[in-house]
Amino acid sequence: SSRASSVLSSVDIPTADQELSGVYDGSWKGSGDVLKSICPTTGEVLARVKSATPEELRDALAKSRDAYRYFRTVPAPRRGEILRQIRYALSNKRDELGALVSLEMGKIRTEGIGEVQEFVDICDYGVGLSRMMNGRVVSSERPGHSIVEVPNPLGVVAVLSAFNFPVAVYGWNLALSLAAGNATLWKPSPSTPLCSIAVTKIVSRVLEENGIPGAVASLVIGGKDVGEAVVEDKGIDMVSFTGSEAVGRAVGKVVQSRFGKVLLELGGNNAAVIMPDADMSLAVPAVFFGAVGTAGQRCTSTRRLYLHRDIASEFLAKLEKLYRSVRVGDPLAKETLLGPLHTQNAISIYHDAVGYLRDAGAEIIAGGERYDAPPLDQGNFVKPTIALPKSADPKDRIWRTETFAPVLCAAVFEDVEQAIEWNNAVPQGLSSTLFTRDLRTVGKWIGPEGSDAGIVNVNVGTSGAEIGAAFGGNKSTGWGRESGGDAWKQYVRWSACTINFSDKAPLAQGVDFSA
Ligand code: UN1
Repeated sequence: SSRASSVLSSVDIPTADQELSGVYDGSWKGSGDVLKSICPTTGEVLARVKSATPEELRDALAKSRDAYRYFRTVPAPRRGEILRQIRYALSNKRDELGALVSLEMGKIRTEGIGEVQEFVDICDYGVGLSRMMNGRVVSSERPGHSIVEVPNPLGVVAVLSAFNFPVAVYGWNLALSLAAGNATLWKPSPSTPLCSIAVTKIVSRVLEENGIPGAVASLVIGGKDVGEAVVEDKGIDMVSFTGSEAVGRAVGKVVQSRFGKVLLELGGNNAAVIMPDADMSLAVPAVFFGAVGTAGQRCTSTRRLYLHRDIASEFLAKLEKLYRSVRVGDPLAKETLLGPLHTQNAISIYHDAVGYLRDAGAEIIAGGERYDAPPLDQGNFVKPTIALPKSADPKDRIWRTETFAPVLCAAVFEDVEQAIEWNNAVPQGLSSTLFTRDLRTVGKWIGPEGSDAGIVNVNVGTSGAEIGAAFGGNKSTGWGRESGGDAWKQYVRWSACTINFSDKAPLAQGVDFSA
């Protein structure tokens, strides 16, 4: 369609009916199985992409290793300078890449652009970091000795990313990894190959212009077999994986058993807690964006809503009104707030969850079905759903499971202790938020008896984190931390170096071993 081809040509993706190369390791190739990129809005095939064969993957791994051996000798501030150029190349194409995200993944325009902005932001962060990846000097107990903790480049970092953030999550990893002096090898979701090709074209051009081997940022598009081979490879020093709990468990085991490093960003099951003194003009829109934004397909999407008894019906009435008037349609259209689900499979996940809720006697306050009139029936459009399950028992499947679709379950609580208990009772621990004006409740929420999630917000929705803080979740979310904060420390290998610059050789702890 002309809608698709104008987006694709703006990011340098050929629109003629040809197969695209899905592998880059200094040059473009790919002669494996052909993957289709399917538009979630129209159902049309956007492009066909040739994935990596086992030999091409082996080659890319070897090239990435060589690239690392070169790149680790480049001074960190020089690596930062390359990152700065990548930052500008990306921001020059920010709106076009954002539109590609909307076209291929299905999120709305401002969110697609926002995702590229997140990549730009983390590049800025990485540029600064390239002059600040400091070790420290430790006082030695021995005279004439000093101890330094030294961060050195780690090696090759594999980034396995998910369909829901087909650009930003790679950016989080690339920026830190590149600043740290590593090579990365990106295995994106097989259903968003065009986003990864467009980004890699931009990144690789900068590398090549600077005389840096392109395999510093390799790309291998492929399915499960390619992912497994990457994860198993002993030449990959760290695997940074974003995806489901089930796959994450397998990835964690494989990498652990070969003593590689692993960074896991798995499922979220994020709750918003609304206290009776909450400012409704903040809380209602925050829950609306958290639950309906990105059609409920962020790891940080709001899936559970805990309402204090005194404000529950008022809150639900306001929220329902927003749900019923949500502007649904083509995510590329300016006014749209709700786009399609990314895949048809997500529609069955949505139907399963709604069916289970209905069977269990839940009240469906809004949604609960597909949009089945044209043109929406061409795409994966479902109505955002609010359900009031009969039971608030956190052991029930519906409260414990991450449903990657816009299904929000609500329950009514009596006091904040009960709400915190429910918040913490699920296996996942990614994001959470509390709406209140009471400082005492805030103190409890962020303290030892409070939320056990990796992201603990106050008067801010569960989703939409900035890059400056470390991003990630606890418990079955995998304990991984990416992006800001201390996350960079995982992308280096640390050495404690004790240096004796005296003429004596005393032993630590005063041990005497003189012959
Ligand atoms: C994810 O859903 O995989 O906080 C990441 C947010 C975004 C990132 C989400 N900055 O919602």
